[in-house]
Amino acid sequence: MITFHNPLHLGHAPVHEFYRGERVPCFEKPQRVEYVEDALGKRGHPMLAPDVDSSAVLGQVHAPRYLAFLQTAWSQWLALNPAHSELQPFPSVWPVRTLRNDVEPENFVAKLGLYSMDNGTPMAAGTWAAAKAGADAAASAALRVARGERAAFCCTRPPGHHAGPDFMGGYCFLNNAAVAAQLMRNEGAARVALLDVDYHHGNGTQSIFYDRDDVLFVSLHGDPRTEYPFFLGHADETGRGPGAGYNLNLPMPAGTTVAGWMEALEQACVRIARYGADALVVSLGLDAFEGDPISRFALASSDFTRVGVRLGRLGLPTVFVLEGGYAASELGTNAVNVLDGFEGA
Ligand code: OKP
Ligand code: ZN
Repeated sequence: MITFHNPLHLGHAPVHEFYRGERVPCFEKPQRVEYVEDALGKRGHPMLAPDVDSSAVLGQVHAPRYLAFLQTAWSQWLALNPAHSELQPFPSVWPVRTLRNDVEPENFVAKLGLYSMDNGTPMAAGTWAAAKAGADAAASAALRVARGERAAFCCTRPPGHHAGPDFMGGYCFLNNAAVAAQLMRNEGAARVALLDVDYHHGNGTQSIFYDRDDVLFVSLHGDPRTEYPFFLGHADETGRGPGAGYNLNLPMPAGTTVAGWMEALEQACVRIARYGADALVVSLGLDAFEGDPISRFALASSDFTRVGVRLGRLGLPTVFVLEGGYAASELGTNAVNVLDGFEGA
């Protein structure tokens, strides 16, 4: 399968995040994609550099003021104090219920709160460049598929599915899967299905397409009553306005094993087939893996091959976009098992 890598991901290497009041090493680390790149190479999948500028498509899925903020965030952080180059910015105040979000504050940390859903999305000097190159990689994979390739894989970090129209969160800045889906719409696909198999609900992707019937969003994930992102991803979220009926959430309790998970995948595939999609985007998080350090499903490495086989049987032009998965040393095997299962279907 054709794959695209992100040549700038190393510039996004924050050191720590917060966990239970302590600073801990970031789970979303550069080694993740290095393991995937290794596995792709060993199994003979060609790896290309991005060749599409995603700027125009980014403007279709994210708000202009959010993109403008993200692009200049690090220089705003340094403008406060040059010594900040060694420190990581975190938000400390958010415009929740009753507070206004229409007036962008001048204070940098306040802006960071306006454009964040959590304090779990650390930034570094090269974050914008890395996120933008990742969106370019997703756009590159999608363009190949729109032009007739059966499938392509975007091997990138940081992930994207928690990033909404105008906010970052959950290690995500730009919604790579949304870029892929929107680009295929622009290229003439009338209906695109977007299936998210990451352990965490893809709240950003859901929100971007919630009012639309031209992109069907389907997600398998840990029940938000107990799992991140907590505030979206329930089964009763089915879409709004023209998008009513075009959002399907399949939350499952923590501890769900492969049998239950594959049943949900079957439901998802039946819905996608009934939709009559012209193309499929898969938000490929591998954190449903039994060895994942921050997730609680129990898929084994060999189960990911079955996942790929089932997706391949949908018979759709498909773009895979890497999302989460934090058991870094097994991430390559798990990701490439999906791709090889797909190709062997
Ligand atoms: C991103 B993706 C654990 C903190 C958890 C949120 C998880 C983000 C998951 N110490 N932070 O969907 O894999
Ligand atoms: Zn995840």
